[in-house]
Amino acid sequence: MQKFFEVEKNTSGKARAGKITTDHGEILTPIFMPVGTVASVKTVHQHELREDIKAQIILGNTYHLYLRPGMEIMQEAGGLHQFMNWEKPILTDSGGYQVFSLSSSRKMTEEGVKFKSHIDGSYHFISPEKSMEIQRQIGADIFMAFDECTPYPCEHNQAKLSMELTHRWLKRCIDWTNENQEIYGHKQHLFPIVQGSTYSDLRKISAEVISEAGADGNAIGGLSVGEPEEEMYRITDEVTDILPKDKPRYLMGVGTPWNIIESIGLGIDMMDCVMPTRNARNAMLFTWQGVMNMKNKKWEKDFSPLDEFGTSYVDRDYSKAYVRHLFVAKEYLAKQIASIHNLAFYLDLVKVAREHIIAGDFYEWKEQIIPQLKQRL
Ligand code: PRF
Repeated sequence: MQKFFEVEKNTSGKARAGKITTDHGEILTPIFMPVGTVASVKTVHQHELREDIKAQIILGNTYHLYLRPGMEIMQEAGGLHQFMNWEKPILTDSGGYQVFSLSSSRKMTEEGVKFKSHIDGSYHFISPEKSMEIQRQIGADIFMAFDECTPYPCEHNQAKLSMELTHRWLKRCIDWTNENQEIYGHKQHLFPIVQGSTYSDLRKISAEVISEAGADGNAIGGLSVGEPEEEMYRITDEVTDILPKDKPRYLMGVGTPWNIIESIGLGIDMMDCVMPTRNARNAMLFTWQGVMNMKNKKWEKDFSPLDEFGTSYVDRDYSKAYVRHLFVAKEYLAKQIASIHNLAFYLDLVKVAREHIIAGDFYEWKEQIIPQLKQRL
């Protein structure tokens, strides 16, 4: 049988080029995963994701899909792949993180989280078992353990209690998963999540506990929540030193183009973030030359292609002046063009990173490319 993950190349340092094999196809790593929270990558068609952006895997969210459309419709549709007509791999987040960032009121106990829906104010309860059940009903190829993400900053004692709760919840997630079958006939892989805030001692314990679970892949949570970038890199570095080398490592909710490149350099294989889509809707474009604000008057009469080094058709079809006009006029098309551009750029970024890992000059390339990526155009 095909192995779930294979490291193809690890020529220098911690950066690796690999391959994940799921029942919905292969994923070449390092990979960026566009976020499709409510069964839609905002403003982008599945056709565009596949053909123009070249996404290999997308994300869905337990919290949102459970509230709407709900699991009755999800199951009747035959799962999320069928429902949204996306036949490539899908990963779902477990819900806890979204409850904390979206719900207006929530109460956490050992048992789970009671929360008020941000949609209609109704009350719901998600436990580790319930999260596993929902993710089975969604049918994601990769699904996440139910964890608690600490805010930043967080007292050491609070971070410790929270991490211990995440570890107890992980055991319940694994038990439920072992006792309950998949329902759509394809394999679903559970990834546990390392927590422990910015504390090295806690992160070490958590990385060891998570490694011992022996899952097909492992994730790092609790970062990119407001801590300085150096802290995020330091913790990522410490945790990837402990997590098994032969399993994919997923850094949750990261980040800017330079965060992505630095994280790959620290041994991360998978990343997701709303930044390319959310910032696109606010007129911020990421390119190999730097960051552009498309509302800037500077582009008013610039009829050159949107991005001469961009890989997607929008980069050639439309000029900077035209896209600026669309943003100023508040046209929907502005958001669509910008979202396709940014996602295609993020996918190109990880593809080029992969090529440099394979060529053996990733770290030299990284030093040269990061200052460019950070420039303000
Ligand atoms: N846990 C889960 N999802 C997440 C995070 C986490 O810690 C983060 C942290 N940046 C993003 N998404 N379950």
